[in-house]
Amino acid sequence: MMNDKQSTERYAVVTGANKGIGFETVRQLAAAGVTVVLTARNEKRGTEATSLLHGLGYSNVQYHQLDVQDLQSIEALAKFIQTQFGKLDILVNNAGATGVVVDEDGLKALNIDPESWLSGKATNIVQGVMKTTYDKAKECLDTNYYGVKNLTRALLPLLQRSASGGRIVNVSSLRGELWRIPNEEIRKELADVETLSEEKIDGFVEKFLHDVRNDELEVNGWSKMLPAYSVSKAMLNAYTRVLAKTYKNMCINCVHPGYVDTDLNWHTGTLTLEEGAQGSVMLALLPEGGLTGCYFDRTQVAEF
Ligand SMILES: NC(=O)c1ccc[n+]([C@@H]2O[C@H](COP(=O)([O-])OP(=O)(O)OC[C@H]3O[C@@H](n4cnc5c(N)ncnc54)[C@H](OP(=O)(O)O)[C@@H]3O)[C@@H](O)[C@H]2O)c1
Ligand SMILES: *[C@@H]1O[C@H](CO)[C@@H](O)[C@H](O)[C@H]1NC(C)=O
Ligand SMILES: *[C@H]1O[C@H](CO)[C@@H](O)[C@H](O)[C@H]1NC(C)=O
Repeated sequence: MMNDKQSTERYAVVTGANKGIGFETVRQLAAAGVTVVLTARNEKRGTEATSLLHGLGYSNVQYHQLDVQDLQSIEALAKFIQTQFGKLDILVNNAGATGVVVDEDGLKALNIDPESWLSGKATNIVQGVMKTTYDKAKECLDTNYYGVKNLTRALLPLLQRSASGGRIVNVSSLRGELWRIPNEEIRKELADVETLSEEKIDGFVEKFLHDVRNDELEVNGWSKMLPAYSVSKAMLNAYTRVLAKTYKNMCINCVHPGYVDTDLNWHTGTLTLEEGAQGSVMLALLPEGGLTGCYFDRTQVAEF
């Protein structure tokens, strides 16, 4: 049974929210009056982050464990939301992994400036301190692509009960923009939203992992800069479009948060967390009839 509180109250889930952009996204959504489930894969890190927000006066934040690579953990979260709230209004797929083993001291010593990171000038320079192993690539795709898919699938029935039509925000990256993929055929297929399907996208992911295993990334035209991460985000964007085609009453979008100072990029980013969360929060709070199936660079619509 829905009571009055349940029908007017808005509920959100943010993944990978114990730190970084996810943590700040929770804070901004809570400040907007949304009841937010702060999720983290690690219980200690998650409860500490939640306590921090409680201390700042955000009593409408609750912790729940979630590892997006773990189907049982996903099921437990879905059950929790089902029994506690009976619906979900907002899902922010924020958790992310880089797909590389990094020599952090070596990277620091290179002292690469932000402009070189973004323009691609740094690509060759970083090869010596960043390695794409099969295990890291698999973990990256399992987190940034399959994890998002599996979690979204589990929460969709609850999102469909949202009175305003649920909102899904996939936190993507400019690394997933199509022009950055050297292989023209892959680029074309991913750009053709009419013929794009879940099976097709999964096929590209499996082909990529096969090429990692066989050390054939460059010859097959995959990105040289952060290959697994770039592929995971390109596939996430493509899947976002497929989903938005299917669930027309919802607002399903993806966003590049900007180049933000977090652990994920070894603190090479320049924007603050507050700036980095703005895109996710704006898309989470889109009014009814808002844009769907789009890619945003921070708060502006951009090209896939
Ligand atoms: N920072 C940037 O400039 C930038 C640019 C473009 C896109 N992004 C995207 O923004 C999102 C947030 O990244 P961030 O920069 O805020 O990085 P961050 O501070 O490193 O946060 C990443 C979060 O993801 C969590 N996570 C990793 N694997 C997980 C899993 N299997 N299940 C659940 N949570 C998991 C991490 O948990 P642990 O603490 O347990 O490791 C952490 O909470 C990512 O999707 C990233 O790709 C960031
Ligand atoms: C996603 O779900 C499928 C089953 O639907 C499972 O085979 C796969 O291992 C899951 N992936 C991850 C990363 O949990
Ligand atoms: C992000 O977008 C859709 C919905 O936006 C969601 O199903 C999908 O699972 C999310 N992730 C991926 C992999 O696209």
